[in-house]
Amino acid sequence: MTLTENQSLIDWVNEIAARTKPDQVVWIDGTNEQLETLRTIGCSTGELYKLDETLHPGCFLHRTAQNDVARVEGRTFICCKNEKDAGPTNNWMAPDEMYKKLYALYEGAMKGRTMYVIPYSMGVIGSPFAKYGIEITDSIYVVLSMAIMTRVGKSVLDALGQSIDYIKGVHSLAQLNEQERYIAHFPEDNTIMSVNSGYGGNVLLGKKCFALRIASYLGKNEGWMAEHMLILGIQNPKGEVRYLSAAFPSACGKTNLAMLIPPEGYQKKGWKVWCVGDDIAWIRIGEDGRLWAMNPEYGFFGVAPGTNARSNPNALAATTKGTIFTNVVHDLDNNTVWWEGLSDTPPQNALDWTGKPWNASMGVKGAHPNSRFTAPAKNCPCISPEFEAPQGVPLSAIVFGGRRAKTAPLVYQSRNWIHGVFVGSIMASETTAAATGAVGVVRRDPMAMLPFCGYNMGDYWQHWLDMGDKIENKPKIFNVNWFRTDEDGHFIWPGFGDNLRVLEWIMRRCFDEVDARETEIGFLPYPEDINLEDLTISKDTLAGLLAVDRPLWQKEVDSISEFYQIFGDTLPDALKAELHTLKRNLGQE
Ligand code: OXD
Ligand code: MN
Repeated sequence: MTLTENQSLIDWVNEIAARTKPDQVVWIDGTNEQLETLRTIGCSTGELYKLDETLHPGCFLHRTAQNDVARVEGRTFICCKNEKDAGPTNNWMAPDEMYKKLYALYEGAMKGRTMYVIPYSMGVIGSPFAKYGIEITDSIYVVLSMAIMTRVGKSVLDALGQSIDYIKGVHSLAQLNEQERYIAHFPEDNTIMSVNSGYGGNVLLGKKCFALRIASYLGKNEGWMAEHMLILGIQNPKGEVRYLSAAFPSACGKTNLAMLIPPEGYQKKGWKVWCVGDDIAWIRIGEDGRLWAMNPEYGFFGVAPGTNARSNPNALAATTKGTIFTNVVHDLDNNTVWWEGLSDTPPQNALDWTGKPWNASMGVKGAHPNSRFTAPAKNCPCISPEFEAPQGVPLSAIVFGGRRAKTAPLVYQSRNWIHGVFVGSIMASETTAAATGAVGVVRRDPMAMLPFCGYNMGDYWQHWLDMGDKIENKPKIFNVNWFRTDEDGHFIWPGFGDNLRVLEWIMRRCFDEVDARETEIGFLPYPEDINLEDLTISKDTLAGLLAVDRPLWQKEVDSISEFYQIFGDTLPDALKAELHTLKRNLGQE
C-alpha cells in the first residue's frame, strides 16, 4: 500500500520498480508490527538468526557475503558534472556514464524479491534541521538496520508532504558481484545508488552516503557543515554541561570517547559524560551566533571486536536489546554472540563469522575484524538528555585527533579558527601493523573526511574558512593524540576514561579558566594544569607528552607540503599561509 500522495515520490518509486522488476513493493510504515513480520521472514530465509530472547531480547545475528565485509572506497564515486568538483581525493565518473552503468545493473535485479520503500529522517522528524530520504532496497537486513539507525516510517512521509526535497536512494543486492559493486553519489541530483553489496557502510544509505557525502555538499551550498564527528557533553561538579565535537580517523576510538566513563575520582566529584552522537554531526550557526551540533542518526553502527566491559561498558550495554550483530561469532550453547576482546572465555561450541564450526584453539579469529553491532542509541546508559533536541547542542570546542606514535603532543590548541582549520586539514594517523603490515605509515585524513567528503576537499576547506567568517562565537579548536609510545612501543598516556583529564583542560581553555604556553604549533598546557590525581604517570612524563619535537615537526612540514600539492589551485591561500607560518615558527624559513 502506498503511504503517500506525493506524486513525484510515487512516480520515482514506480520508475525504479519498472527497472528492477520486483515481485512486490512494500512501503515501510515504521510500525513494530510490520518490522516484526520482516524479522520473521528474515529468519525464515536465513538472512537473520534470532538470538536468545532472555539474554539478548529482540536481537539478531546476520552474516554478509565473504567478499563483502567493509566499505569499498575504490568503488565509491562522486558523480558531478565537472570532474574538478569531485576533487583529487574522490573517484569521479560523469553522471550520464554512471547512470547508464547502474541502470543496466538494476535491470531486473529484484526479480523474485520484494522491493521495500523506506521513508527515513536524518534528525528529529519535523525539526527544521531534519532532512528526509527515501531508500529503496531489496534487503530485509537493510530495512531492519535503517529502522535502528534512522527514524523511519509514515510520519516521515507526513512531514515530507508534497515536497520534492528528499534524497533518493536505490540499493539492490543484485548478485553481490564484487566486480560490479558501485556506491555512487550524484550530489547535483540528490541521489545515491548502491549495487552488489550488502555491507552496512555501503547500503545503509542514510549514514555515510547521505549524512556525510551528500550532506557535506548540501552544507556547502546552504551554509552549514556535515562532519565525521562524535558529539559529547561534559557535566562538571557544578552541574554545567559543556559540549564538544571531535573528529578522528577510524581505529582511533571515536565511539569509546563518545561514551567515556570518568575516572573514579572524577565520578566521586560529580563529573559525568553524556553521549549525543558517536559518528556524525550536522553543525549550524544558531541565532545566538554559536555553532550548534546535532546527531542526525538514531543508532550506533559500531565495530564489535575490542568492545568490552572495560573499554566501553556503555556501548556494550547499548547492544543488549533490539540489536543486529553482523559477522560476529555465534555461541551455539547459549545462542548468543561473541567477538575477540569481548571476554577471555571464547565459546567452545560456536560458529565463526562465516558460519563454520570454530573454537579459539584453531588459532584464527572467529569474528571478522570489521564485525559490527547496529544498536539503538536510546539503549546507551549515557545517552544525552539532549539527544533528541531538534536544534542540537552548542559547541564550546571542536577537537581533531589521530594516532601518532611520536609527533603530535597529547593536546594543543590552535591560535584561532583559521589555524584550527589548518590543524584539521593536516590530520593524520599512523597505520598499525595489524592493519597493513607496515607500521608507522602516515595517512593524511583531513577532518577524518577523506572518504566522506562529497566534493572537492580544497573547496571543503574553503567552506570551513567561510563559516569562520560567519560564526560570531566560535568554538575553540584543539588537537589531541592519545597514542604516543615509549621506546618499547608502549602507550604512555592511559587513554580511555582518563582522556577526560585532557577534555577538562580543553573546556577550561574554552571558558578562559586556565593559562597556556604559546609554542611553534599552538597553545600547549602547562603540565601542572592537567589533573594527574590517582594516576601513576609522573609530571616529567607528562611534560614529555606536552613537548614539541622540532626535528619531527620539520619532517611533518615536508609531508604536509607534499600532501597539499595535490590540491593545486583549490588549496585555500589561508592554509598555504598557515603552512608558511608553521615553517617559520620551526625556523625553516
Ligand atoms: C564507520 C567508518 O563505519 O567511519 O563509522 O568507517
Ligand atoms: Mn565513521
